[in-house]
Amino acid sequence: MPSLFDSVQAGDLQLANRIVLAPLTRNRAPDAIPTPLMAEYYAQRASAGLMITEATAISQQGQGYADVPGLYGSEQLDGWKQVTEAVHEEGGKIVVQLWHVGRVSHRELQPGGGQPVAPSAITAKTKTVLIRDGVPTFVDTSAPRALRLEELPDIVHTYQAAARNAVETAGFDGVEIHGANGYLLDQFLKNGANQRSDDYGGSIKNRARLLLEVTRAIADSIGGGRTGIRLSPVTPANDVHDSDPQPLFDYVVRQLAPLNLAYIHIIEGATGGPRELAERPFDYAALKAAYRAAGGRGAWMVNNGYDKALAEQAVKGGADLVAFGKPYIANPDLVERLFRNAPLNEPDKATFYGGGAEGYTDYPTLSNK
Ligand code: 8OZ
Repeated sequence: MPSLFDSVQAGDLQLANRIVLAPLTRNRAPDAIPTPLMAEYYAQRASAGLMITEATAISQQGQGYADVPGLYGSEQLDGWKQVTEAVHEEGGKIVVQLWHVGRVSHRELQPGGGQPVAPSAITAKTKTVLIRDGVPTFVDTSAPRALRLEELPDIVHTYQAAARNAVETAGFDGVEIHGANGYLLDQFLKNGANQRSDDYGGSIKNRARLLLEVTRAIADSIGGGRTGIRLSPVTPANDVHDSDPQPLFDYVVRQLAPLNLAYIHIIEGATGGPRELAERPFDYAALKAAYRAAGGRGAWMVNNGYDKALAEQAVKGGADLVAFGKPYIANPDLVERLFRNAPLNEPDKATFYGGGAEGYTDYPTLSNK
């Protein structure tokens, strides 16, 4: 029986253990350029079997928040190169999470001050963050416009170019496609946000088309074995909802199965909240069974509210990888702490988003109290 601390293969990635740094938005990249402080932060966490970066915009159109990093300009790629070098020096593995926010954005962040884009012109009842007088401030998202059919191939190509730049120029070990949490690809999947009547709306097959085209394009370009994807079947994050998520996501993972992806990353329940939602039941074991029955061999990664006991139970139950979010903010040496059953530092919510080293790179390790 494998333990959390045993090595595992995820596609082309040979991982030292099954503990993963979940993608965590930290808003510390002014002008969308990764900084030396970010390199230090990720290097501190390099004992994770795998690190997934914070969500990183593939284009300016894909930007939705102040001070989140991008992956489309040469300075951004150079900044990331410093991050991957620092991580590799520590023997870590790191993939970048590719992000297009779709409608979760604001005109101020969009090219030419235009409207954010979405499958349909439906405003999300959610907030984004802008800097006002130097202070991160929550504001309503701007009303989006529906993407035209002829714009979709360009979005696929933009994802593909970002993936290629990520591995070839920035030195990442792979990429994770952000298909979760109510951003563009999840907006296309779910019928609360997608009311299109063309080939990208209506049936499950049509709503899944963009996500699958993006994933196939990336897998073709950098190899499925370096490509992971994150999905959140029932999260209410960013005001997305599907009337019948089980057949939708069973279909998605069956279609992903032949792509030989490195991993499938599932957020169980409400992102950062309850693992079970009475009003949105979902059978995650059936989802995994659907993927395996269709021949999917990627590592199965689970996430949301895991502690050591729950993680060990998940690994015994057949999960290959467990992603930890909030515990990793406050515990750079989380692997060692879990291994030794050492107490964990508590994360400070006030410093989650924005700021500098405080609450970012200054959490103590066991050997440096
Ligand atoms: C927290 C704040 C802003 C963005 C996600 C990328 O939920 C995010 C995010 C989280 O996936």
